[in-house]
Amino acid sequence: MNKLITAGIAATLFAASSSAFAFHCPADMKKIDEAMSKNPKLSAAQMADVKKFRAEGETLHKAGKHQESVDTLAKAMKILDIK
Ligand SMILES: [Cu+2]
Repeated sequence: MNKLITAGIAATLFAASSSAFAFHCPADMKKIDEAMSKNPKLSAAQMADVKKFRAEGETLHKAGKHQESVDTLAKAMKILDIK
């Protein structure tokens, strides 16, 4: 009985954390889009990298790979100096 409850709690926590990531990606994409709309002072190469990571992050998010998406979007945010 206790094992069942523990498994239930673990499954709930896992669902909660993965849905937190599901929300995290669009929030990061929004931050990136906002920063890009303000004409950031980046080199052409940095711009290309940001656009690449932004697109990759969206693809990963849609594929359900939220952790990878967050990691990829973080690279774009680092270039844009978003905290
Ligand atoms: Cu996601």
